[in-house]
Amino acid sequence: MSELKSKFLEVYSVLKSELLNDPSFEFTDESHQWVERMLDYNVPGGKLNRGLSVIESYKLLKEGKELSDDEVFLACALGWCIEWLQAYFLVLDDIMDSSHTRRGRPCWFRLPKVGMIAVNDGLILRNQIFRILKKHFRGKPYYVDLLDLFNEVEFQTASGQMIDLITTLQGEKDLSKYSLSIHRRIVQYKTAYYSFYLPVACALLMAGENLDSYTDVKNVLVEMGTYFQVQDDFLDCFGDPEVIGKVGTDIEDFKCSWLVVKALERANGDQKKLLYENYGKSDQACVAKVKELYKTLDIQGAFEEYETESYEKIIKQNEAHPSKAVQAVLKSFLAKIYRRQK
Ligand code: DMA
Ligand code: MG
Ligand code: MG
Ligand code: MG
Repeated sequence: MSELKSKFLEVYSVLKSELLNDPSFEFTDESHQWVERMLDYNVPGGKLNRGLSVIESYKLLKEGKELSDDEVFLACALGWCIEWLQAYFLVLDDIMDSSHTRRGRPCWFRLPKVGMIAVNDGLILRNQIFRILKKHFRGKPYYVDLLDLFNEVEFQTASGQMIDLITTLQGEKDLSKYSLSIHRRIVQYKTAYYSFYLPVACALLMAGENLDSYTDVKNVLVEMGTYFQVQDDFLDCFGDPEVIGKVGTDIEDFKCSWLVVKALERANGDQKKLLYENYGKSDQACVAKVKELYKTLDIQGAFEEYETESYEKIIKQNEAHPSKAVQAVLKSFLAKIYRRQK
């Protein structure tokens, strides 16, 4: 494990123990155990890309200057706030998407003792972000900006989730309304802001920058986040569940996935009919027919084309940026996700 990652995980233990000793709540043994188990199950088990990016970005912005222990701790704490936000969204996302697995284990709400208590656990996770921020950042000049940032990004993500969900409304299943522009809107809001813009914005605030002067950086990050979610859509169908840690449900859920939008673009009349008849059904025979059609239409090839185009576009946008430090931040982000398998 890298030094950075082990430091990062150490900070998790500190934050967890602070939350479990929060003086605003009188924990009983039972509730203490519940929260600890809930956190360990949902917060630290992912790739931690988002969280680690805060500290990596901050380092790059400081251009090689040695960071104090305090700075490292604070950057890690902000990274964890993003991982907490992600945990909160995923716990609820898995309920809404009727998913079964996440990070190689049953989704939290699928555990027999948990069920719909997971909804409230999601709220607890959400609240804990602001408790962490309050404890460690209240005295900082950028505290208000930080609160505002987390609130804005949460709003964008929840709005993205809303449009993701209402396009699939039962009884109105209509593939003809699916298009690349609708897809783009959904993924920009549900994924790009919190996964890509938020970590860099946190690092910028810590470095004393004003976010209003970084709209171009935001645009590149949103582009990367869009590319990242197209990959997620691709892996939902073609990824190895052993590697991605989850079994896809996009076809069953009638999701406005990049794959179905591309398939609609490429399909002839008969193939469209097949899609209309089989997309959005939980019957595995229907799912298999859709996957078969994706193969016939070479959606995999379309995806590879998109991947190359998108990569080049992002590189170009990136090179246009005046600051070398900012370029380095964006580059390291892109390197992490380009052609990812998980
Ligand atoms: C996830 O979209 C978005 C958020 C905000 C959690 P998704 O349902 O495609 O994610 P996953 O494939 O991980 O369930
Ligand atoms: Mg999901
Ligand atoms: Mg979802
Ligand atoms: Mg997905």
